[in-house]
Amino acid sequence: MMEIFQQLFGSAEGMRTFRAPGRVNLIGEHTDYNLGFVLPVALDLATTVATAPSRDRMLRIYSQQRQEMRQWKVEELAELAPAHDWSDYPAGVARELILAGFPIQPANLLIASTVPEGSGLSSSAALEVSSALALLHGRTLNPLELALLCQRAERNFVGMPCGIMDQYISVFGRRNCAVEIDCRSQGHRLVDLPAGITFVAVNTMVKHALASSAYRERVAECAAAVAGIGQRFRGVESLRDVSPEQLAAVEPQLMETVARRARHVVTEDDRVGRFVEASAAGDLRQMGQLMLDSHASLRDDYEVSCEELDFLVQAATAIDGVYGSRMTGGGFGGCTVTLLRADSAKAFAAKIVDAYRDRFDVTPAVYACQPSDGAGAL
Ligand code: GAF
Repeated sequence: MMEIFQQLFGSAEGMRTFRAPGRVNLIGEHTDYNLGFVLPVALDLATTVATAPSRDRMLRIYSQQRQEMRQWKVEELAELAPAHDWSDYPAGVARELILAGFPIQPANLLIASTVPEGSGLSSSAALEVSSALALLHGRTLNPLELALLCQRAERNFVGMPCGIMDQYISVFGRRNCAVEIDCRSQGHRLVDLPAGITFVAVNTMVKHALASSAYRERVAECAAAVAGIGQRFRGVESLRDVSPEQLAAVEPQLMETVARRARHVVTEDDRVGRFVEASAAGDLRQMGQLMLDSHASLRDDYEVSCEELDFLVQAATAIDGVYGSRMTGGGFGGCTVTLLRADSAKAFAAKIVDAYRDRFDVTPAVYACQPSDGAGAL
């Protein structure tokens, strides 16, 4: 990176490099903005940002993937309008840093990433968190504040009403562990995974245009469910507060679609807890079944799956050594995550690639999901 940095900006003097990982979510999908539970792991796929002070008043950011440069006077950053491209992530972070009392110093940034974009492995959060660390310019922010600031950048500047999962795991990821996040208290606990198993992500290579509008729709439908259920039961402020019994009691009064959305969230929260228990007991069959149940719920009740994801889940279950599989991330394309015996991983990859190619004439990318550490300086 130093060589490229030097070529681009003339000098790499004082260069520092930061890394923030993507993630795969094992279970707990579309529960974070409902203040429930999620269980992601940070990946060794990551975004790296190299930075050094610049001699003028400019902030320059170069994306190696896009081969594009953006630049602004540092004084302009507070008033910036979104450009509706990749640069909104670092620019949104810069704006939030200024609002939090961290003026942006003139600097050059070089961004490189191994997190595939639009794959449901959280390339956006990896870009936000690594940019924030670079733009802090040696100043420090506590880890939770860092995650929350990056979430605000995505919500306020990029305009995506996301939950906290992706930024949180990018900051708090831990090698060899999954992280169970309580999205209300914003605390977490590390979850050891059973020996002899592994997780593999398979990329459909599709991202349907629907993804961001449908995400907004789901957020609104969950709010409608809370409003409806809250009329009957006191103290319901989010779907996190709703028990399966309460939901069953009010279901007839809710719009049918809204009731199904709520049912997904309420049952998915419960599955996260049961998955963590099954993991502690080494009950691989139960872990796999919960992943399959999660997928069915996302497909039928939450309606965020698609033909390609459903195919991959179905095909995975027929392969030797597989315990369970589900879509991961926002949905409408991106990846599945599959739980399987570690010694079956190689054969699994070959078989799932063949099956997907036969069906869609597209070669899916396969990623080993080795739980890795969260963001930091390199
Ligand atoms: C996207 C969002 F950014 C997350 O906050 C989360 O809601 C996820 O979709 C679905 O679980 O990655």
